[in-house]
Amino acid sequence: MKKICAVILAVLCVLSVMSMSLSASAITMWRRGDADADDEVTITDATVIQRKLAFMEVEEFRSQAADVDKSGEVDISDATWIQRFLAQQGNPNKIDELFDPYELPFIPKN
Ligand SMILES: [Ca+2]
Ligand SMILES: [Ca+2]
Repeated sequence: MKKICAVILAVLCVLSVMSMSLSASAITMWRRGDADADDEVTITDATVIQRKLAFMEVEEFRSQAADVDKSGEVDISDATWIQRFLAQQGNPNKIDELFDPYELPFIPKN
């Protein structure tokens, strides 16, 4: 009986770990433009980018989400793109869409 309980306990532990890793992968999706990591794109995200560029303190900053034009760096144009998105002036950078921050960039074959 003790062996059966030990096996059941081991299986439950494995399932628990698998469940936690699935949950962890589900929460790795970020919202493009959500620089302050509150899961929505608002004018605060543009402000957070501006504060970061001015070397001011910010509570949380996701540089990959803030780099909305995917230029490889966060600059004032990223804040401007967010402002344009919020003013419904176009969204060529797919702001507000979910993306995987750990996804490797696409490298075309020659
Ligand atoms: Ca936000
Ligand atoms: Ca950028």
